[in-house]
Formats: sequence, C-alpha cells, structure tokens
Amino acid sequence: MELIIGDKVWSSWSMRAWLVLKRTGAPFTETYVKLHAETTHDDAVAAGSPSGLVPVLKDGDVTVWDSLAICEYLAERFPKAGLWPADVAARALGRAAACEMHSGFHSLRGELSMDLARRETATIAPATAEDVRRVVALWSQLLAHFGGPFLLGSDWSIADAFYTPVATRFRSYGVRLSDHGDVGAAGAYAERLLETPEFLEWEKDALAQARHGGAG
Ligand SMILES: N[C@@H](CCC(=O)N[C@@H](CS)C(=O)NCC(=O)O)C(=O)O
Repeated sequence: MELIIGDKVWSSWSMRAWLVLKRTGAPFTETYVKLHAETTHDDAVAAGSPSGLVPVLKDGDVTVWDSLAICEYLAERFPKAGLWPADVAARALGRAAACEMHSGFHSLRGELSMDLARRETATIAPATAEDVRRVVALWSQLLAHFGGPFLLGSDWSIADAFYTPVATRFRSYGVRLSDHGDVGAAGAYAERLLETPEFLEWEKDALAQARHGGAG
C-alpha cells in the first residue's frame, strides 16, 4: 500500500490516516506532497490524488481519498486490527465523534492550525473557545461513559486518531482545558494521545522533516 501525505509537521488529515494505517501493522510506503506551495494541488494530482488534496491511500487498484474514507476502508480491510469496537452502539458513538471532527470545529481548525514545531500561549477568539468547550465536553462524556483510557474504552480507535491532531493544537497554542470546562479527564486524555508510540514516531519524523525544509 502507498499513503500520499503532506508535510508531517502541518498535515493533520494525513496524520489521522497514517496513525490508523500504522495500527493495522500492514507494510506501506509514504509519498510526500509539499504543502503551502504554489504547486501543491498539481503535485498532489500528479502523485495520484483525484481531489488534489492529501491524504490518499492506494491499495492495488483501489484509490481512496479523504482521511475518514481511508480510515473506514482500513477498518473493513483489516477487521482484526480492531480499529472500531465490536459493539454496534460504541461504534456509532465513535463514528459520531470522528464525523463531528471531520465536518466541524471550523474556528478551532482555522485559528489553531496544526504545527508540531510551534509552542506559544495564544489568545483565542470566542468562536474557538466555544469549539474547545465542545471538544472538552465530547471527550469528557465519552471517557466517563466507556471508562477510558481512550474515547471508546480500553482500545484505541479511529475516534482517537481523529482527535490526536487536536491534542497537538492544544499543546502548541497553550490552550488550558481547565479554562474550558475540563475537570481533569480531558487534559489527561490529551496527554495520553500524545504518548502513543505511533504519534511519537510521526512527531519525530515531522520535526526531522521540518529541520530539512519540509516534505517533497
Ligand atoms: N476532507 C479532507 C481534507 C484534506 C485536506 O484538506 N488536506 C490538506 C492537507 S492537511 C491539503 O491537501 N491541502 C492542500 C491544499 O489545500 O492545496 C480529508 O479529510 O482528507
């Protein structure tokens, strides 16, 4: 399999697909498209992206674009990897959480764009603070419902992949979750996401790539 991705330091959608693909244990190659360049769209198309965006997964004759579609494809292709829980209700809640991230939180995504090399204390707009409060509420509710340590219980899932870049944004911009309704569980969960071996591997690659001038 081949995963086409953007600069690891910036590309949050790529990270989600990559974390999930790593969890399958299947071998794959990575193809990089340099983001924030005049040629990004054309480079992505040339690499095989129908939409001109990354990530894209190629698996033989199958090309899947869009992070969520890739994750769902991998969950079906590798059922033993346990990327979604076996329980139908838990799976539905996990999908709702992943979809809310995929289609929402526009202010948070716009104002606090992912940059793994960044550390600052940002003042955030009211709409972004509203998004942060919603993330804290969503995390807290699922952690309490399933008992943690991950959103759907004991096993890491696609829902956790979808929120890992969010945890990096909170760290990069110094967002204190206790200022946004957290009584401890959400902050601890954010730290947990940033301690998984898969995330640490991505982060190491990202910082090395950034030091060498980015992907491409
Ligand atoms: N909905 C898409 C969004 C993909 C997306 O926006 N990817 C960004 C990188 S993180 C991209 O390709 N940007 C290139 C551009 O906008 O030219 C997904 O979930 O995969």
